[in-house]
Amino acid sequence: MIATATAEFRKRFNREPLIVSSPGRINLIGEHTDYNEGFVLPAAIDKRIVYAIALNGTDTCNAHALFNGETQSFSLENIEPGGDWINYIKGVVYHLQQQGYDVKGFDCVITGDIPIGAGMSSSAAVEGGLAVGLDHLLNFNLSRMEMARIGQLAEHTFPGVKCGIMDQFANLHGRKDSVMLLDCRSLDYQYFPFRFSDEVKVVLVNSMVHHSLASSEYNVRRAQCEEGVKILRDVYPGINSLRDLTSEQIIQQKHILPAKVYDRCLYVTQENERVEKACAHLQRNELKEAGALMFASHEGLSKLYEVSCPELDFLAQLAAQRPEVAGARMMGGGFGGCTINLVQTDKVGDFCDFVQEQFRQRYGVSPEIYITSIEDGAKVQLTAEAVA
Ligand code: GAF
Repeated sequence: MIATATAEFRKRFNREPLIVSSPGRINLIGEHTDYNEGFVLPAAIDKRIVYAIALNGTDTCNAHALFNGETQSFSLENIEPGGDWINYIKGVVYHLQQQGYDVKGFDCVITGDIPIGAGMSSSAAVEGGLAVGLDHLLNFNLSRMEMARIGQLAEHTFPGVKCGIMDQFANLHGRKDSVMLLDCRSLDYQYFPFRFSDEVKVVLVNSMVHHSLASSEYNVRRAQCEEGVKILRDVYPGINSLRDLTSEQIIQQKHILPAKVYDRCLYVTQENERVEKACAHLQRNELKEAGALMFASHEGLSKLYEVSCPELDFLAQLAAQRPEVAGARMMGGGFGGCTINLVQTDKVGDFCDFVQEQFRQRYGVSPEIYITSIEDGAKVQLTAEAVA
């Protein structure tokens, strides 16, 4: 990908680019907890977006995407939301400007192998990669967390998804062979070596359902959680978010919550509790126990939070039948995308054959399967001098 992006950049713009590599992410457990100030356990992976980028001495930003062959441009003056993939780029530039950073015009070529709409957060990779590239080219000296915040703001105001911080955080803080426990309230985080890399592979199975409902329904879920907090404040005046409550407290207040709001609040509080337990199990090398919590997480996402779909439920059920799978669940925002499966390394082939066959029989399509590894976060891969 680096060679292709470099060659295309030279052909189009006739000079040497900086190369930035920006990964997708997985999340072991802690779904839809980030915007409730809870806990998540993500990691960056070996699927990524690659930028070839250089300043161009003008007030215009030109971007060429190799995945669809489109070129789009916009002026640095008066950036407005609009467009599909370019919207994420515009959003990052806009929010850098809003925070006082003097962004200059640039040319870039983007390529990558993160499947779009598969729940691996290609959008955070586009945002984070650009932030890293511009930070390097223009010496902004942004911290990684500042870059993550800019990506999140871009997401809120350009495509309009009121996401939490998990995806941008994971993209920018990833560390090879480690998962990260992030407290989405304090933004404190801690790396846990993923000690099971020899024992199990992280296998993502794509339901081949493009999560088109994701942004509208995502915002509805967020609003339902906020509604729950508002109602629950009558009983627990000091609370700021669902993070401040236990699942037991939600159960006790069932009678004051609308049915759907109750389900959402119950799921989020239970999921926060699961993350905490899963970390304890992982630290004690208890993979099976941590895996059981992943299956429980899927159940909650499907029944209480209602962000799954029949294809994802089917994939989770298939995984649950297999002794070589320690844990599995849908991953990311939902309504399509992938399941994440922790599969015994020497049985990965059997698992893939089984899932592909069963899924094809049921839905008439072969699911794509990605056997991933945990890698570093977004970084400058090669400077223009090194490229030359
Ligand atoms: C999407 C969002 F972008 C994240 O912030 C997170 O809420 C996730 O869905 C669900 O856990 O990826």
